[in-house]
Amino acid sequence: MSQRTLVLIKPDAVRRGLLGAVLSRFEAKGLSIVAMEHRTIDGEMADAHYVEHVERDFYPPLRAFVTSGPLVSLVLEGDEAITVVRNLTGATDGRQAAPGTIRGDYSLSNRENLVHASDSTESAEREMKLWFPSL
Ligand code: 3AN
Repeated sequence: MSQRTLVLIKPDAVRRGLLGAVLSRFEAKGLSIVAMEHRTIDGEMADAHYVEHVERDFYPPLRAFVTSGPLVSLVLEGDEAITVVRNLTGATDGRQAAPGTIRGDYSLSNRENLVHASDSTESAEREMKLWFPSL
């Protein structure tokens, strides 16, 4: 079943020059890029995106991080895209993520973990509306 999912290539990836490396994983897998934007978000947008986490202890530094520089937001499409992209992304903590995943290969952190990917059809719908309201 073809699905769409929302992905963020976070400021650490852009800063480290890993944008191309991360994008190429998704392209090589066969996913289509439906929308893509390079932008720096403010705290309000961060709060809207991470609405489930705003009360958590780890949120203030996460908010500072995700607003710290440009990121790339994109919508990817393909068969079972939500699960496929989560599997390519790997576990939240880059130190635990399996080798071969994006986080497993490039991240040593549970905050600066390079990518965000929608975790369900409901969050994909919500996040796509937030990031690409005209889509
Ligand atoms: P995922 O991005 O793997 O779905 P979530 O939704 O549990 O992970 O967490 C959202 C984001 O919050 C993560 N991508 C990570 O940047 C940050 N995060 C999650 N847990 C922690 C933590 N214990 N300490 C610092 N940052 C965290």
